[in-house]
Amino acid sequence: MKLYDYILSPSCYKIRLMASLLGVPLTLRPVDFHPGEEHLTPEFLALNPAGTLPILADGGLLLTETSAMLVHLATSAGPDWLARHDPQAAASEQQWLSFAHRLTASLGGARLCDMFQRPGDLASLQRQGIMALRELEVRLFEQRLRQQAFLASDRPTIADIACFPHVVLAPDGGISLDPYPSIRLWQRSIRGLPGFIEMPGIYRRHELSEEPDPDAANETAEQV
Ligand SMILES: N[C@@H](CCC(=O)N[C@@H](CS)C(=O)NCC(=O)O)C(=O)O
Repeated sequence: MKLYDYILSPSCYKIRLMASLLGVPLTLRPVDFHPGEEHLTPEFLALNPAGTLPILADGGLLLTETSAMLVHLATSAGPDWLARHDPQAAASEQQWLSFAHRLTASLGGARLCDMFQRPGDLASLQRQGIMALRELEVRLFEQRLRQQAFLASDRPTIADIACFPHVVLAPDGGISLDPYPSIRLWQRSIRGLPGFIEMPGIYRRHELSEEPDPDAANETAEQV
């Protein structure tokens, strides 16, 4: 499979991460997203008229939406990453795949404004990002009460990978993750998964880092 990729893009990293967790080799085609805007050249707009990265090509299949790429990777190489075991988990997975696009628009948009000096209403994007993070925090807190560490299930699914990168990189858009203890525990679980890979700003769980106190997390979550 060939991935048109930009190293600092959380959306591209989603696909690199999923492929690594599944052990699927990718051929990377680096794209000069910034400052070159190569993704907006006629050659690229012919591949993806929306002018976004990543793009995944697999034989005759060309995908431009990350949710579809995650489904394709998991269906081909790791069906355990799809929440197919019960209808509620399957519906929840779809819900969080759609939610991930809100994270791209809000947290990703704030990051593009703040880090890449893109024009945009930073304060409004930050507000939308914070609303999304609060929703995620409540869900993950409820999941922990059900003894489930992940969004749709007691095991990680493509829904977690869809949401993870933009959440972890929220501080690049000027949004702190300090008020969200359940989110911090969740992202820590993902950073410790076998096959986890890093990108600039997102690091593997370090063995020496302190275990978060789940009781302290519960108390704070009640105030969110
Ligand atoms: N359709 C994509 C959108 C991904 C996206 O927004 N990618 C950003 C980079 S992280 C992008 O290419 N933005 C275009 C631009 O800012 O010019 C998805 O499925 O998530």
